[in-house]
Amino acid sequence: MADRHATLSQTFAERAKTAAHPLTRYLFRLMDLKASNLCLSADVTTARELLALADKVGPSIVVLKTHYDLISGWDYNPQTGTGAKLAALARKHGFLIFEDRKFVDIGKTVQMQYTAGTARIIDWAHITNANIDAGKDMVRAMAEAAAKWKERINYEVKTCVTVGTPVSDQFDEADEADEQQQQEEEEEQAHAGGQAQGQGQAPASSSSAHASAQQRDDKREPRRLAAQEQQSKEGKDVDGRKGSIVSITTVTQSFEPADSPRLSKTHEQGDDAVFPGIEEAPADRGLLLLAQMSSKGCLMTPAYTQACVEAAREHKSFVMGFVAQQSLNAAPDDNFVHMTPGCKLPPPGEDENGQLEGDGLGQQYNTPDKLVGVCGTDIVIVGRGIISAADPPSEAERYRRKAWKAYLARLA
Ligand code: BMP
Repeated sequence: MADRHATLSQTFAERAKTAAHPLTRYLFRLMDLKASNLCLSADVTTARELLALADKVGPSIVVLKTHYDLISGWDYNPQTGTGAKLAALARKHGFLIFEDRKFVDIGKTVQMQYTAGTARIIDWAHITNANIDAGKDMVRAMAEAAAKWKERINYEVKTCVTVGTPVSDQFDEADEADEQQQQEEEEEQAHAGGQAQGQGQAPASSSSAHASAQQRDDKREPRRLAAQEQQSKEGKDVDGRKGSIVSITTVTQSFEPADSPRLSKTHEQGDDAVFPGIEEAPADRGLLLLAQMSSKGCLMTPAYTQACVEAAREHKSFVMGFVAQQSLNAAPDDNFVHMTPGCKLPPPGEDENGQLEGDGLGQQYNTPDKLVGVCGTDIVIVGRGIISAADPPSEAERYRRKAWKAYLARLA
């Protein structure tokens, strides 16, 4: 850091009063309320793990960062899918969702990628980010798309989704019943196949095998119907395939005429759990510019980083700040938020000033102390440091405490 910018000595509560973007103002207030400047990078591989992790670690964080495209089983349903469930958890625990999509393309393409397609990122992610190698117009294109989206949602369907994580024995019972049924069917098939083979027939193609399969199917019909009823209670589809039970969801919707200036709420009781002490996040969407990266040999030059700063100043109502390795606030009225990945703590009890190992694939790490205290970032982004720990919620708390302490020390 060359000069010490005023924002480095201001509290997040103070910065909340002057930040240009409504979501940044909200985020600073949330940070102050939760005493947290921690973002969890939820780089797990299934939707079930993602939702369970968000629910458990939610109390310690102010931002949950996703890479939706590395999640298997992502449910794209805009009302009841994974994005909607994450949004409900974000309301309940008080955090913002940041999809680390790193958009980079011509303006028209990024508009479509951001607002449409399978993932409809804009619907569930408060924040996303962009690499502006393609030029600054891309930022304008995304800002315009976000403004149109906001206009539209004021008059669209209001959907409320509640999420509850099922107790573990619900999984066990369902799994056991499923396994038992599968085993019975396999035994039956093996038996039938064995008989057919014993008679010198090709089990799958002969007509008598077909007939006996038909008889078996007829015999199974009543059992299938009973099973279907049971399965629908257990959340399985009509073919008996069981999806992963990630949560129990209740959805209510209210429709309002498109020309109505008002949007009524029909939340069911307990349906709209909002983190106490602060209102729901504003409906605005925000962008972070990927100005610097944590990886070894990163090709982003100082000129590129400076272009990011200029683009941010030109689009203050959409750009919240940066993903960077240091504070980039330089002009007197800059008050951008900075989020920094490549953050790790040594195991408890080990020297925090020692050299931190990278991941062997180019990732480089620094401690919260260095990133917040010395480099001037606001929020540290931690992935494997928390996810790979034996107890992620308590490790997240350890990171939260360290990063917050570094912020308080920076103010002094
Ligand atoms: P981890 O803490 O496990 O190294 O994860 C870091 C996360 O931050 C990853 O999701 C990665 O994609 C992201 N990231 C990064 O590591 N460095 C950057 O410069 C920008 C990133 O988005």
